[in-house]
Amino acid sequence: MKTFYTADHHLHHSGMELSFGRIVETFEKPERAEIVLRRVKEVGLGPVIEPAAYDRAAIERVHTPDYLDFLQNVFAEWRAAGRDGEVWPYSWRHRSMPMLDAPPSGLDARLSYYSFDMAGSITGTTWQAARRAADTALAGADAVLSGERAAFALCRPPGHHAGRDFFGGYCYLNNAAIAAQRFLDNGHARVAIFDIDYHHGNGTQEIFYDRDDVLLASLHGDPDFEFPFHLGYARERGTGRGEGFNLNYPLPAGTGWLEWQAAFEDAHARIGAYAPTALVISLGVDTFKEDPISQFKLESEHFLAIGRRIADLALPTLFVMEGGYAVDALGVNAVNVLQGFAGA
Ligand code: Q9C
Ligand code: ZN
Repeated sequence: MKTFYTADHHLHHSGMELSFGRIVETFEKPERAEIVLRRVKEVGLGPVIEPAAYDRAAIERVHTPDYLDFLQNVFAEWRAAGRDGEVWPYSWRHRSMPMLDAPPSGLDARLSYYSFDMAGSITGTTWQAARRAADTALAGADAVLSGERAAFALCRPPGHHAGRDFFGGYCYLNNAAIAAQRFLDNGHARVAIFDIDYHHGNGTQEIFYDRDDVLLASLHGDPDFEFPFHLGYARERGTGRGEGFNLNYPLPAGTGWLEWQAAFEDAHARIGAYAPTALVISLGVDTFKEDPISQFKLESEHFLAIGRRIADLALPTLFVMEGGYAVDALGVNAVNVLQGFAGA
């Protein structure tokens, strides 16, 4: 299996985050991608390829031009305002406040408008890194479009919390959604996204919620207790022609392999029944028992089994890296999914 990877991911590094009342080193750090890359090489998964640079048009199929302009320019605005450090939003709209339908003009107000949390900051080079992560997903999709059975887009920063016009949850551009749209724009009529990251892919859900050309199935910590909260309940099934094409599997804290597998098998069957012609896996391995920010209990061997079962769908498949923060096991866990798939 080909891996798409660029060292340009180093251009994004939010130094810190607020975790349960403490300022700590961010969990979403550059070392993550290096560890996965090292494991890809160690097991001889296949060639590692630097993605080409794609036009912004491929990203505008998913994200709004005003949001992309904002992401690209906000750091310069921050500096022009005489501020040092990184760009951080800090306040958001509460349900008691009116919903704006156009961006406000002030810098902090706009930062609030285009985000939903402060998991990660925008540095002077975040835009470039996020663009290169999207390039990585696009190059992976193109490899599959040219006939590869599967490809691995080792994206960083991750993407599934980013919506059409917002960032959050360490995510800026929705790499998996951009790849899914790439398949649709190149001859595929139905694409499934299987999001197995520990967190609900709220961005991906928002992007495809009213559409029937993408089936999204997501397994995740119940939003009643887990980030990103508020979205990811089973009752969210899509709207309009998208009704029935959004499948959420919220699971309780402490979920182990058997319970997770039961939900996975249900989603697997529904994806099969949809009869897509291409599959995108939002590959988070933060379901691992040792993950420092998560509360599921999967073990390393289970990721091999997941890969094998994904292969049973017998679809052209793009794996897109999302979360996973237990750095000691991150390489093994992510690559186990790929090896399970490739060996099946
Ligand atoms: N105290 C992904 O896995 N909140 N994003 C962490 C830790 C943010 C996860 C709080 C979690 C974002 C792609
Ligand atoms: Zn996650």
